[in-house]
Amino acid sequence: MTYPVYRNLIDGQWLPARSGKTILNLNPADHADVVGAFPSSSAEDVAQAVAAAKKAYTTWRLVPAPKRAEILVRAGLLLQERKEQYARDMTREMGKVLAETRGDVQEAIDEAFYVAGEGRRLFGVTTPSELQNKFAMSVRMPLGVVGLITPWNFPMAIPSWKLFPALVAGNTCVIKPATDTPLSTYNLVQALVDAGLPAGVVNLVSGSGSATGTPLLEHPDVRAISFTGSSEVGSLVGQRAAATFKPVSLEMGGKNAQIVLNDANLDLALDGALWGAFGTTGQRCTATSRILLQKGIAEKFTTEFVTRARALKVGNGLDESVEVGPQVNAGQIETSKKYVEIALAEGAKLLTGGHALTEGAYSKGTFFEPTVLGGVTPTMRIAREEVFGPVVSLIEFESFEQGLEIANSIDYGLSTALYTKDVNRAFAAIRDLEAGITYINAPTIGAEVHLPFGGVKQTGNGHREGLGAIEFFTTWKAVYVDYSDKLQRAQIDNAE
Ligand code: UN1
Repeated sequence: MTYPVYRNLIDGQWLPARSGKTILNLNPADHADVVGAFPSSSAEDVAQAVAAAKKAYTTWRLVPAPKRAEILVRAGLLLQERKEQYARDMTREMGKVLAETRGDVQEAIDEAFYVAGEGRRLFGVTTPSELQNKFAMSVRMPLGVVGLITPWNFPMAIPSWKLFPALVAGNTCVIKPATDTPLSTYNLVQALVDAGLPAGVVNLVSGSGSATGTPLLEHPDVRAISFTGSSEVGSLVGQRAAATFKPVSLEMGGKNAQIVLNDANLDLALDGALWGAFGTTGQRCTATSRILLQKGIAEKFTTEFVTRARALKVGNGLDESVEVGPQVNAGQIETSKKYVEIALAEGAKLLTGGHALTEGAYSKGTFFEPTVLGGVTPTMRIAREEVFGPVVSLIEFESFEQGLEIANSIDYGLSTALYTKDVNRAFAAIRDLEAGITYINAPTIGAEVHLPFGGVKQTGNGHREGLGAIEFFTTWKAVYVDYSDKLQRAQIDNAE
């Protein structure tokens, strides 16, 4: 079997892991299809990458931000040219269907152009001084070397959410992509290199979380960490990084609810629920995993939803007629199976799906049936814990207030959706839903790059990507310029 062997990028050089070890990247729709071998990096590779980033920082921070931004514009244009190839690479390594991997590359293009504009903003704040002939302002400064740890479900978009704002703000980066999906991050970094990014400004080290991610978290020269992944791992990341007082941005799980009221446009709500629950095979942080149905429409919605879920075509995402691709790996299949078992043991009803697909062509990969569970109550584990697969729960409720209460009754708070024609209720829900994102008459997935992305409760630790990213990747410096030519004491030191 022949397959390409990929390398890390350290200080502008493409290098294997020092140990020579590699990890094979397999197509989850067909394990016989080896996408490539990627470095299995360890602490010594990370140390070399951090040293390169530290050296590059001395010059990159002095490149004017509008110039840094021009590189992002060129990278965005290259991504546009290469969109189809990069989408195909992504479907092969991650599984989601081509229409969605094209969307993932598009999200990186959008991010490049959005963030490039920041090169001519990076606004600070000016404010009057309490003294005469003294000027006061606050400016944004880069942090230094930042460490970025990214997930497999959006393997180009999410790295772009972190790399591009970090770069435009003047930081240098070491990025560790998810073990399952290093190629898409490699492609993104290749576009940056081809766009003219100087050596050492971005360094890519592939490998596992424990061998590659942990040394990055702990490295004393890394000034901040941005992580997207599970709440379980995020909690460890936060604790490790705290030992060296690094600011950490954690973007984690969800248990996102779509609420459908009796007055909703039912067809629209069905379309939204189907896309929200089974798009990306349910493997989005923003995926709809609870559908809350008001009693008046519950039966009709359920019948129609189950029919539509059953009709979805599951298969290899490279086939344009396929609607639902594989799950990314066997571990995720086990999680889906486990949660179906837990749900049934707790009294939920299996309305469709519930099993791994293992016959015929499905035996080559890791596929799971689109699964709908009925009769779910808000206290069941299936109603509270993240599955990250094509498994959705239907929960019924009586009043609007009760719907909101159920939506809020979990530990997560990423995305929420409400389907209704009642504008008063829509605005009340916008106010009362405990989540970082609320959609009205649109599914829980589909966030745009220039709005804040992130959540409350155990979904995150207060930071935001998109609109909030520059805030995370910069630090404030207060600047006072005294042009009085005499010692002027601040008011506190000058009490009458
Ligand atoms: C994620 O689920 O990890 O809002 C990110 C969306 C996409 C991003 C999802 N734009 O569905």
